[in-house]
Amino acid sequence: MVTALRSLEERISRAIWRNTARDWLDLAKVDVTVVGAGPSGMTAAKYLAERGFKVVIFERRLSFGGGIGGGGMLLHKIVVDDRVIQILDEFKVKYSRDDEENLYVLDASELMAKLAAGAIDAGAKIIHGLHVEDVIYRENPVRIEGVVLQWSAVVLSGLHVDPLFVRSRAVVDATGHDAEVLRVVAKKVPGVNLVLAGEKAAYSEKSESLVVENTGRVLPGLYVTGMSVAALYGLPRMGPIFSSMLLSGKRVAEIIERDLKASA
Ligand code: 48F
Repeated sequence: MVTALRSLEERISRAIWRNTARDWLDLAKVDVTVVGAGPSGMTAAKYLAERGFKVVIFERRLSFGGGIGGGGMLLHKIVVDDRVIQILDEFKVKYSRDDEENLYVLDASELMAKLAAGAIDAGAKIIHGLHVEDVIYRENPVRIEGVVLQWSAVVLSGLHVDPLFVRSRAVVDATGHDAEVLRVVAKKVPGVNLVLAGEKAAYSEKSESLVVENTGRVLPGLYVTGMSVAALYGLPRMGPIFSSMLLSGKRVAEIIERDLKASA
């Protein structure tokens, strides 16, 4: 057998190259690209993948969870309210009720792990260490048709290296407070009148509902969820309460499902 003639080092490399290439050939065109593996992005990915869409999340760090991991001021607990109990159950996240405050409390580490597992088990692919640095656009009418990718390590190195592309029927900005995809679109896509109002100071109750209400489509092919919604529409921040992140992720999934089915 040929395998017997190859060293273990050769076989390790060959297996990784071959299977990585297979994945990337499949990812050249997807239904939905989610930018950012934070709470809103992973929630959106699970519900879309469950509906049968081909979904990929690109995350520039080598970890899951975005802002979940820091909890509230590095304390390992976060809170949600009763609107997301069904979502927590669907992701199999454990929680306890704080009766004095009428809130539910959970471990940040568990939420990170289970949101990731839920998205992956539903069929979404999460790829780490990739920075979405630009988008693909088309004109008449202006629409977003995918993302432009670079290794985070290359971005950090400052080397000039040309990127690669993933075409996508829908791109979701789930990049959190910085709304990175929306910023690129506002700056670089001709004919788009997109102005980011910028996130406002804390007003948790107001923000928790407004982020969900304003979640949705920004342009044909471009959607926004999570704290990027606040950055776009000038909504307040809410701190370490995560109900609106999960609800926003679920809502954007429902909106994309409707749009993709209508355009099929
Ligand atoms: O920031 P993040 O957790 O976004 P989110 O889903 O949730 C916000 C909350 O965590 C919290 C809050 C609400 O209680 O205020 O902050 O809106 O996750 C965003 C993820 O996107 C990645 C980033 O590393 C993080 O994991 N990310 C950001 N820009 C890019 C990116 C990019 N250009 N390419 C790839 N990943």
